[in-house]
Amino acid sequence: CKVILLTSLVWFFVGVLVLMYYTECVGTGCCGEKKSEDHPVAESLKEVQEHVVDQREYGWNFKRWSRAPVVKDHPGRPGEMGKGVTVPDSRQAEAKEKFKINQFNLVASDMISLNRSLTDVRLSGCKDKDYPERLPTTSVVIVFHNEAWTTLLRTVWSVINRSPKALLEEIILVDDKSERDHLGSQLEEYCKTLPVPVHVFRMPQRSGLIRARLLGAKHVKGQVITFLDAHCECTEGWLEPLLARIAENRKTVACPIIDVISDDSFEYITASDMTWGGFNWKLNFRWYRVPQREMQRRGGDRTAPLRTPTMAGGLFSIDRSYFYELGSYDEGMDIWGGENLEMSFRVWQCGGILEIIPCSHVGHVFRDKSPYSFPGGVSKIVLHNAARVAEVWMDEWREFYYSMNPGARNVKVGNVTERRELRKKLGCKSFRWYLENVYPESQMPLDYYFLGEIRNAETQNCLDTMGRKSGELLGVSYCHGLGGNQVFAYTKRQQVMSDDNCLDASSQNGPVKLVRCHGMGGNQEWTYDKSDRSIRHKNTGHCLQKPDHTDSSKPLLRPCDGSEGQQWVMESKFKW
Ligand code: LR7
Ligand code: MN
Repeated sequence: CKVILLTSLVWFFVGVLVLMYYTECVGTGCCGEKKSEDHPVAESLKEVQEHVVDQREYGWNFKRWSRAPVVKDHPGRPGEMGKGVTVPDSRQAEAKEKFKINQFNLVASDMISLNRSLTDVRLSGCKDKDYPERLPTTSVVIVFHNEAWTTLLRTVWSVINRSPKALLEEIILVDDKSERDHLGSQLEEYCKTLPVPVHVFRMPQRSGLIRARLLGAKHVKGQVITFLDAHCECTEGWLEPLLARIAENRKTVACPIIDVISDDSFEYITASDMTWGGFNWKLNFRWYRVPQREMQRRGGDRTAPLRTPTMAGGLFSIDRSYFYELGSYDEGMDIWGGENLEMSFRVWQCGGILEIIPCSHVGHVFRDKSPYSFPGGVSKIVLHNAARVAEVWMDEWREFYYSMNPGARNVKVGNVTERRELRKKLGCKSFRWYLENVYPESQMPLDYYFLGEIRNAETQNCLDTMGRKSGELLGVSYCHGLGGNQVFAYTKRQQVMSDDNCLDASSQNGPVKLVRCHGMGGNQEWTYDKSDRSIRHKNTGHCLQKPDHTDSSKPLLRPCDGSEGQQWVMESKFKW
């Protein structure tokens, strides 16, 4: 009896304790799964995007790793230590022929061993950085179409040789329906001999790099997906900083610094750590100088992660589950182009962080031209992809793209409903938010009064950049109404801009030039008076005037006189 009484008493107290614990927990979220209300959505970039997530919530499996051994240097061999090679005279003709096929010097590449040594290009501050003892594993996904043997396999070997073994889950090669013999069974047989698992998957038809990457990603077993182009070389210590950054915050998309492998000599040339990714009105990806404010945010530390508005697209690491959570890629995009900006905007607007990690360097063979066929035509494909980016992510700033690429209005964008729904579902922020918080230095003005052609009231001709570069003269020509070189924005900062360039005058009577916009007013500040239609240069007080008979293509800067030749019409889309 005593035993029974005692046990029931013990059970009673246990029960009371459990009950007390749960009552106390109600509403505080300490029992069971965390509810989303536990993480109130913070408004500013700082709060949302610097919130460090505890990766254990996602069941991460971290591995203990040790440094990859340094790749041995073979001083006698061509191209060692990342040096360039010279093709002997006897092979110049062959080299020329093969250049046309690949748009790089294949003979030079073939002279260099698949596991050549490279110099350690990192800043000294990177070499003694400590990374966590345990890091997530990665699968490296490399897609290719008609890639040459040595460039592809040198990419693979550089990954094998320079990644800590424990962190490299596998390499996944995706063949986007190549038509070269060496990429068939020969490649598969070769991969079987490699010291890490290298899987080859094949697209049933030519689909382009976006869909090929999606196929590769589907097979990834690692915690993190790392994408590389098929003509890269990873340098010492490239992987650890990428993974470490993602381990800190799984919503970070981490890019290495992309160094240059010469398309001619295959010399490895270190790129600047002072550039980041931007884009122009045409929605081309471009490198620009990192502004002072970002240097300051990093406390002047050149080894610290650099927040970049966009990425080049080919080389980056992303947590596998985050890749899908964020909507992977837009399957409506074909062959090549656009996906890099699409992902950049998506990452930022939907609560992630896009960074260049300066301690990670990977080389890439940059080419002047694309060597592939673009079924249906290059411009149609590229314009189609970019139009999808504009339609889904850029809100009213899509107009900059369309006005700069008049042809894009006639290209079918296809169905973008799903991608717009994704944007809604993820609660992504507006493009205005992106411009304000992530990319205030953008070529696309945050606030502007006007976007369109600027027509002279007397001559009926339009201002025209004539496709000229920074430092060259502004032109004027017959209004064609197609946009492109005749599209200008009049901004709230009183710039008259066309893409990267602004109207600029440094003396009283001109000339009026196109100069890279600096955003500091000065010679680039103009006031447009809607009532008398004058465009007055603020510094000199003079007005923009139609060209005279000496040169009919050169607009002038002259004392304001109210004449018709000084009247300019900006009326198509005024947004005063
Ligand atoms: O139809 C195709 N199918 C493919 O599998 C066309 C290409 N590809 C493969 C190709 O073999 C290569 O491995 O896709 C990869 C990228 O193609 P590239 O090397 O022709 O592209 P790129 O280096 O000229 O261009 C950059 O922009 C592209 C836009 O779609 C991709 O995002 C590339 O990955 C990207 N490359 C880089 O970011 C490296 C740095 C270049 C810059 C700037
Ligand atoms: Mn490439």
